[in-house]
Amino acid sequence: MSDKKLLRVLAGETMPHPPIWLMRQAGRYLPEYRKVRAEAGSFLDLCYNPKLAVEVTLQPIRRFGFDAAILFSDILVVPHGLGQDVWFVENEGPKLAPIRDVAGLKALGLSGMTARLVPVYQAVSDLAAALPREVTLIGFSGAPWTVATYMVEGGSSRDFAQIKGWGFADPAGFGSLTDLLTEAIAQHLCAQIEAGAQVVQLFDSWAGVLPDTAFRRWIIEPTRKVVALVRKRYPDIPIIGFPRGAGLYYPEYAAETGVTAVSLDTTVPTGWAAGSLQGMLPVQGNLDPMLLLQGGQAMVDGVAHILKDLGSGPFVFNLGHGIIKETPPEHVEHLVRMVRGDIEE
Ligand code: 1CP
Repeated sequence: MSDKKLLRVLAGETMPHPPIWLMRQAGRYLPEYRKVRAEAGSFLDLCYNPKLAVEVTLQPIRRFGFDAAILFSDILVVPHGLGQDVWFVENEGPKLAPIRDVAGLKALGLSGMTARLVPVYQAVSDLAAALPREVTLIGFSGAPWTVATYMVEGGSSRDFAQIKGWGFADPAGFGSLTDLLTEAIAQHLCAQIEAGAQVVQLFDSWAGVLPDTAFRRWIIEPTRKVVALVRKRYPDIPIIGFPRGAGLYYPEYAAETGVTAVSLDTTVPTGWAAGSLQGMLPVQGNLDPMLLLQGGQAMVDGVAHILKDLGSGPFVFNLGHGIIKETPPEHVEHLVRMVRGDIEE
């Protein structure tokens, strides 16, 4: 039997105290991260420096003893690897030279991608060698829709006007971007698994902005294809899907994409998830990151509520979205001790 709690839960086991890791557990809320980040130069320089990427991945493991380490990287290394210009502006976020029609796709090429991303896979293999044996190594990618939003909008977006405009007016043309990304993302995940990732997570952070039929076409279908392509090479690899904001589509996503487990966003009622999802597959989630920022009784009550609803089935404790950069590290420590049952509240 595996020493790794996360792998056991993803295989369907229920633990008296669930494994815990947090989305964006490496990052700006940690002073030791800010120090490395300042030395690295740009954010992408940090992503492509295996030594530093390994260091910041390990920082939260050393500090809090999480059950899993998630590779320090970003979902935008895939478009960058495909040949799109990607850069990060301090305090603004990612910027990309947008691609808005089929002609724009000519600038992209799949053939050189994994070669360009070798430093990422080097970090994965160094991490696999460095981690304590009870800690699971998670690799990841953005899902096709979410990666496409950044590629088409040219960065973060509020209304997704450009991508919806393209997708609704020219579904076949937009479909060729989705097909390219499906293949690229499957290759990126396989390269991480090959290098030593033991679980992979697909981040579909903007799954919640699409109407009915478009959700099936641009979220469920491409995710199902990515999962199938990865499983062709690695039939047993656990895959966690995070279709943030999927709401009423969570059961359909869970049943049809082939993912091993689903990560619940902050808004999913845990009592409902226990009845409608956890019988089908393990679930992960979903403390509001604002409750972790707040700490104190509000956090304690939020954690207790989640553990009561989801703790009697296969469950991985996590946040409902990434950790907020103002979060005091002491709150994270308190959270880990609570979930481990080291303190009674
Ligand atoms: O300078 C900095 O330190 C920038 C902050 C930062 C960090 C710490 C960015 C920029 N990316 C990351 C790391 C990162 N991103 C990880 C590392 C592993 C971890 O500890 O979890 C992961 C898994 C991601 C994934 C990611 N990047 C997502 C999906 C998850 C989510 O939060 O929704 C998305 C959407 C991105 C894009 C991105 N990267 C960074 C920013 C500011 C953004 C844009 C977010 C937005 O549009 O709101």
